[in-house]
Amino acid sequence: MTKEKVLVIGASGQIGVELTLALRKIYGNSNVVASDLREENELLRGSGPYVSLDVMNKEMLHVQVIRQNITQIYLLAAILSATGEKNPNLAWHLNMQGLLNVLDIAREEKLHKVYWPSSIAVFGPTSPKKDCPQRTIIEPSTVYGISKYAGEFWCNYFFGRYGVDVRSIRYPGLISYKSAPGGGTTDYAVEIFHEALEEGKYSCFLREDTYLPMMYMPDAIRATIELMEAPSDKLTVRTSYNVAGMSFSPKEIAVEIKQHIPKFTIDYKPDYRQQIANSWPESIDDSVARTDWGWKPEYDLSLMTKDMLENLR
Ligand code: NAD
Ligand code: AKB
Repeated sequence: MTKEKVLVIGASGQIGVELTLALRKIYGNSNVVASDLREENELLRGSGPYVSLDVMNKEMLHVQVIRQNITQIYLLAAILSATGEKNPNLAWHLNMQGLLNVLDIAREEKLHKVYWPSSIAVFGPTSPKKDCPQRTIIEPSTVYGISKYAGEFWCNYFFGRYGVDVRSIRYPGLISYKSAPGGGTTDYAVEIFHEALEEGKYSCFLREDTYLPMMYMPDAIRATIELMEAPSDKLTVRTSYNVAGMSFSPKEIAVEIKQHIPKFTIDYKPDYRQQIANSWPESIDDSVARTDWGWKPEYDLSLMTKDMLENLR
């Protein structure tokens, strides 16, 4: 069996830190190279190799892939929905060109596998609101969603035309305590825990009744690894798989937090992110992922809330 050598791009971000640590457990610390534009996250320090890398610099990326004998790339560098609406050109440029650079190098160097996440942000106002299916009307209204949907078809194209084994998941909003979220619309569901513990109150930028698909980070990491380990011939989706964890509103998560912190209060001051949230589905149908590679979430709202508070404390 060929030894795998993994490069994680965007390793200092919300997902990158935890995914890098999980991959190091599987492949061995020295076989997972973390990389990012910003400095190495403190949780990664001392756990394995780190290189400073800009995914937009294709030549430097190519040099690293050859020099380090990389066989798999996990590409996590991106601009998320809220930041993307503030700088649409930058979001489009990074989210598209970064992916194309990785796919081109994967084809040229015959990498074994590539992972690139999409998002529930591909869905738009015309998609079904409840139990949004794998295949449905998809008309995204944010630049982030447009870039993710286009990216899904680039992945499908590189798989079909060049045989690049690129795999993808449409993550819901991810909730975690290890590293901070990076400019998304679902970030409130992380901020609320920090503010509840530090201030006893939270001012939410979404309305109380805004339901969105969410997932706890341990489920997201496990989904990623299970998809990447699934036999190629089981995968019927080469754009990106729907996966679901839970769905809740700001009011519901506040009620759940109150069970642990009775004095906790919340108020609502919706801003520009409300419009983004309104364009997304409330919940996701992930039956295709369940059938193809056995996906099943473990965490619901109450289990996640308990675990988040225990760990943040
Ligand atoms: P993040 O913003 O926390 O992390 C992204 C990382 O990429 C950052 O550390 C950043 O410094 C790095 N980066 C930015 N530009 C770079 C460049 N040019 N070269 C190298 N590194 C660069 O994002 P995240 O939440 O960890 O998301 C990772 C991926 O998962 C993204 O593709 C995102 O769209 C997707 N996703 C995330 C969520 C979520 O809720 N976190 C949900 C759906 C999809
Ligand atoms: C965001 O809110 O932009 C992300 C996502 C759902 O892709 N968390």
